[in-house]
Amino acid sequence: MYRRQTQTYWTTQSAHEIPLILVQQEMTWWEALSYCRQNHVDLVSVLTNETQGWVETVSKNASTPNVWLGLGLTCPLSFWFWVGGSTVCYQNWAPGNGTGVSDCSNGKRSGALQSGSKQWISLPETQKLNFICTVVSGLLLLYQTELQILLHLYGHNLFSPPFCCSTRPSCTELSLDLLYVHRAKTKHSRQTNRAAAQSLTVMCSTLQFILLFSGLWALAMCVTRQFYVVEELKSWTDAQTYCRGNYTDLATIENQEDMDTILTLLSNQSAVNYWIGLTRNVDQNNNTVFIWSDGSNSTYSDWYPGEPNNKGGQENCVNLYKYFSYKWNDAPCYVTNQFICYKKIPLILVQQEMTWWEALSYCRQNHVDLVSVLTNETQDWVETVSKNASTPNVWLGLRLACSQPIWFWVSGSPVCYQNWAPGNGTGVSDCSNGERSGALQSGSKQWISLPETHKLNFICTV
Ligand SMILES: [Ca+2]
Repeated sequence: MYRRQTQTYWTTQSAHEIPLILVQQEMTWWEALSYCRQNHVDLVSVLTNETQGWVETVSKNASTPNVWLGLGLTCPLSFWFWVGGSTVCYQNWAPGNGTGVSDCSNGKRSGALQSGSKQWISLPETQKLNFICTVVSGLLLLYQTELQILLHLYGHNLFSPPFCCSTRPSCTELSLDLLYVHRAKTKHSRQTNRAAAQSLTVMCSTLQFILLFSGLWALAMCVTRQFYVVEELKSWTDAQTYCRGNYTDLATIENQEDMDTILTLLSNQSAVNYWIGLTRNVDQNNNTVFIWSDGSNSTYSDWYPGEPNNKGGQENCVNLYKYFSYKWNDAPCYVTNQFICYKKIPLILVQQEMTWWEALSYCRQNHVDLVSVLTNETQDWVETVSKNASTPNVWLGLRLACSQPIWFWVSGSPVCYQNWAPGNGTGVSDCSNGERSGALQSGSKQWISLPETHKLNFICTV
């Protein structure tokens, strides 16, 4: 039966070696997955534009409006994945689909090819659709970077504990709920983990209390800024508007470290003057005061000798002047200068030494989460806040699922943007000596795989 279909499609396509088959039966997603694995190789994983083209070609003869693909959604984490074990990096979602916030309350969802747009859509897994299987094991070779993962996965590991809920015969959930479920082999140990997490919560609350009253909390919570030079000429007010629109505000400089960071930035620049966020004002006693655009009450200053001189009585804004070694100078606000904005980095370095699990719990209790580095910008921020770390490496929210060697972010995102140090993150790290998580390496600022029991500083999102 399927052989006939195979021949049909392989002979009607110009690219006659398409290693996919459209099965013109109507099945639920789980039935389709089982069918493909029993009769062919697997439900198709679309990892490249080329495979997407093949899928569009073979789906032309579908008898249902949409066609199942091997796209699964794990509801606890809102995490889409390919049944082949790959992360969803190449994407072709129809607008509004695949955001990971699909509602799982009305039943589990899977991914299908939409007939018209040929884009991917999220549908309840109980819909009965045609589906596309891969028919050649050699297809694995097309996905060389994914090969290790596929080899490990092959053999229906998705249906085995701990990724499967053993209480339900038709398990539909990849349980990647990290805090408790991943390590819980039994209900009993799950409860134990919960209790451990609760006691950790108490400990952290106490710690927070102590920090609050010792004044250390303020230190731990200090704002970390990322400075940006804007190479456009604007008056001070226009520069302020620009910074507030595109970043956080014009630069506030609260200490010598901020100043040194800016001097490093300016060493690669050629302009003569740069606005910062400081302006002249008068207090209630008619005394001249300088105030920061963002309301900071910092008292740090780095004026050039003889400044501020308010030359001509109209120097109400402050810039960094190249020929004053970028020390501060008051100048007329209407003059157009390049300027320095800052962005408040939504991350915090916690200078305590904790295991990866302790760090995860700490971040979730006291801030938002252990940081997920999804973009180059976040990587820059992570590098910035890690400068003051007291341990050589710093935990990130990067985790390896050992039963299925696949790295993922605790936010539920796949690891598409990557910054691994050589030899790390290949997904074949040895889990036999304990489970592993990802950290930022102090020197290279790249990511490395470490046993989760290492005690490191860590970075939370705030
Ligand atoms: Ca001046």
